[in-house]
Amino acid sequence: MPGEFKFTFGPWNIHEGADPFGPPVRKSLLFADKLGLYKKLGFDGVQFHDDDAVPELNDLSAAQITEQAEAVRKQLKDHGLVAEFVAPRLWEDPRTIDGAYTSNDPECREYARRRSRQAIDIARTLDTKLIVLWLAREGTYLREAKDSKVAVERLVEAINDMLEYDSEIRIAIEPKPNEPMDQAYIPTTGHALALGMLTVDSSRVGVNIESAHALLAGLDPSDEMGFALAHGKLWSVHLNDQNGLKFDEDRSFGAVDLRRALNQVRILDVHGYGTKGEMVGLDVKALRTQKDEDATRHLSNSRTMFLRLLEISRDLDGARLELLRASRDYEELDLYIMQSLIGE
Ligand code: XLS
Ligand code: MG
Repeated sequence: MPGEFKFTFGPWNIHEGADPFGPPVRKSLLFADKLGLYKKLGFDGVQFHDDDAVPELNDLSAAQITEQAEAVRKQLKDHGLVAEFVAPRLWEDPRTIDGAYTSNDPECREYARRRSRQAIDIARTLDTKLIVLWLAREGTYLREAKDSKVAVERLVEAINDMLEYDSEIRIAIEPKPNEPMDQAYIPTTGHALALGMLTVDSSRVGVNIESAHALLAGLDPSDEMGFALAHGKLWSVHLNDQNGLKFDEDRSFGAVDLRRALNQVRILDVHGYGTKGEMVGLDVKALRTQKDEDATRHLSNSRTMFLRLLEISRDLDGARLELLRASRDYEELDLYIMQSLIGE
């Protein structure tokens, strides 16, 4: 039954190709033009940073922010798209240089909390109740720069602030172990869910799991997803791929390790991910070498691979799998999976 999953990506996934060592290599597309591509590429929804929806929002009044967000809501409607989530972008402003919620400077912390409330306002206007928190700079380059216990307490205070600001929003923390920081305070799914337990309403704190982030933590993405699913906390995913422990490569889904991708598709499918409205986000980036005219292929390719792997997973013979598990014949199981992947 391929097709029951709904796919999303963020405007940042159509990218000019700049990296830390070189400038853009492709033309920028206007947000409005990107919106026109979603359906053509097979996608149903848009993931937003707050300023993807309302650029330069630091300089705008609450009324101006709402007015601009309303215009975006209309654009979405015109394209038959929905907003999956809004994420406050807390890593570019000078006030977030040393972290946002965990900055040592109280004024910077206050900025981050105000900005998070603005992101919630935007989310409400775009008709989504899901907020994603990628805690980009909540960590240190050197351990002595912050107190890790106090940092966690500050993260809890900031999340409480959001939960209390709006009694309906849900927060999906997107853990990542490093980059841009040397060490992040919330590196894994387990950390994110444990952090949620400390908040005033843990029922409204879950996770967004990105494959590459799990891999950077030395973990298997499908196991991380299983852990979150067992807690009823997997509210979004950022599927992609990653060649080893280098930097966050955001490679197309399945591009490096098909079997690892199969296992992610399988754990999601077998446990009904999507049946409560969860969407499949593809947080992938075009290779820097890709030319303008073909710089969205990574998105459609990733979706194609998801759907193809879904077929392979659904074609696996459940009885045979059970037998191999029961007889502990994992060598045969290994071969069965590999043969399924190569179409034998
Ligand atoms: C980082 C992410 C980031 C979040 C949303 O890896 O892609 O953009 O997903 O804030
Ligand atoms: Mg991501």
